[in-house]
Amino acid sequence: MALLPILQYPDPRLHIVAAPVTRFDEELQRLVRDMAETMYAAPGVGLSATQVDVHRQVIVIDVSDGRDALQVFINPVLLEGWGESGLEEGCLSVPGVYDQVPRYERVRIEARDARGERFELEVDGLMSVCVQHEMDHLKGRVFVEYLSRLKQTRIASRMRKQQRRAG
Ligand code: K1U
Ligand code: ZN
Repeated sequence: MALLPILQYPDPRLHIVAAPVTRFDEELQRLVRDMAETMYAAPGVGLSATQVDVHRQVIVIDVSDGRDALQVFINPVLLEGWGESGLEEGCLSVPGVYDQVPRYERVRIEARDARGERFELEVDGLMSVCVQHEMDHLKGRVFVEYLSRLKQTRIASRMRKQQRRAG
């Protein structure tokens, strides 16, 4: 297994639109294992393939307290959404920034698992917000892009400064 580097905002590769997965092969299983290891190590509750510079529709999520309930979403599709969530979110590509953005409180999702089996799932709370956040990553959208222009400019310049300091 391997820890993968996570792209940091405002890296332009975070805006690449991910392509659907067509082969559920050993290479995909390795990507899923490496993404899970990277998410747990970060630590985070979710991770999209876009964030590790792989532009395929792959998401891993674990919002459980025990960190032992990994969920894999390949080629996810939002079927329906209800209500408004009031949860703040964070992002491993924008460390230190937490804010609330428009999200459904409850969603119904269709996706495939790592073996290619189709499933449907209805989720709410953090799981719902996390799925929507990760699906945005696959479309090349970072959550801070819902915030005001002023906030985005400040966040981008703070991130660039941190990245220069880190070399
Ligand atoms: O996609 C990402 O960048 C991961 C992100 C997912 C997310 C968190 C909260 C709301 C929506 C989406 C994170 O995991 S940020 C880190 C975080 O929230 C967390 C880390 C450890 C324990 C609990 C939460
Ligand atoms: Zn994120």
